[in-house]
Amino acid sequence: APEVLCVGETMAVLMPGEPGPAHRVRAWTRTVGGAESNVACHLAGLGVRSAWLSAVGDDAFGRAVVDAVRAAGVDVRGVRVDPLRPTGLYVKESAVSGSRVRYYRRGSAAAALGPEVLDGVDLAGVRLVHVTGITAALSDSCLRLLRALLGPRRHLVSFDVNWRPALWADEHAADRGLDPAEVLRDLADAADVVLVGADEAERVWGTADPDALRALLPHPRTVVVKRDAEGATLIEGGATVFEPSLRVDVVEPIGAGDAFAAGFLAATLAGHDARRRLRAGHLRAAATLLTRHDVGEPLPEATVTRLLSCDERTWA
Ligand code: KDG
Repeated sequence: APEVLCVGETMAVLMPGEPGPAHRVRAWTRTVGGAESNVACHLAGLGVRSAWLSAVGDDAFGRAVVDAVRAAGVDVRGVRVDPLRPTGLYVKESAVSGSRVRYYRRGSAAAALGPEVLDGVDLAGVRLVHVTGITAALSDSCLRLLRALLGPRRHLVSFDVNWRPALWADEHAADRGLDPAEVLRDLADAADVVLVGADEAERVWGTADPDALRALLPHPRTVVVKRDAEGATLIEGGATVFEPSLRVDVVEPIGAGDAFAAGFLAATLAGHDARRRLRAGHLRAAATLLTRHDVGEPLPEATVTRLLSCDERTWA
């Protein structure tokens, strides 16, 4: 049985396969990516038994998505194939850092997911369910699914806020009259572990200050506030621990947050101390920052071991 269950949409990803402005590009490279399955893939790579629950279309992209996640060592047996709706797609229009991302996912198979997907799913051995705010933006039924996972439960839930303005503008604010900050705040409040970028924390709670967040988020026992190149702060119980990021030459940032989440969560499940948990997150993120892919190749084992135990000065 899996220890961690990740739930959310994964898409085919297209990135330019040749240089030049996107509208002139004819050769595109197809990979796959989705915040939650990215976490599941990293966790599997870290030796944590993980499963991914979602839906894909009965199409080539859907098969590519499931194959890629399975090949990373993730249990994909719970993934539904929707005969009517397509697999979502997202396009990185620029290959460089800060790439512009476009979604083609409205009406996708995963957007039609709802709480009923949990019927028959055995959560008995699951220690942790990982979800993100992306799912909340996809549809009302997806939001209900998130709320079901965050309802009365025996497992822990980690929630990565993952505010995606493009999705909220498209699906929510316009059509559904929901206030994204309010929705994300309520979901975070019901989670046990919250991962959030400092910029997202500003938007959701109006502050990224650790002490203020501790007071504003009384339920989650663990909150991690991330400041990209600077570092991450763990707020847990009465403790606040900051750990600087690793310095790397960023190739492309997409997926680094998921990599961080996986490293941090794996180390948390293993019972490590605060500094090591944050470092495990930074190490995994660094590997992803060095590639154009959503899930990068892990750093060499020897490097990881050395960096996990080095002192503060040699770390960053
Ligand atoms: O965190 C990376 C994700 O943003 C990427 O894989 C695509 O899931 C995705 C999304 O919805 O943005």
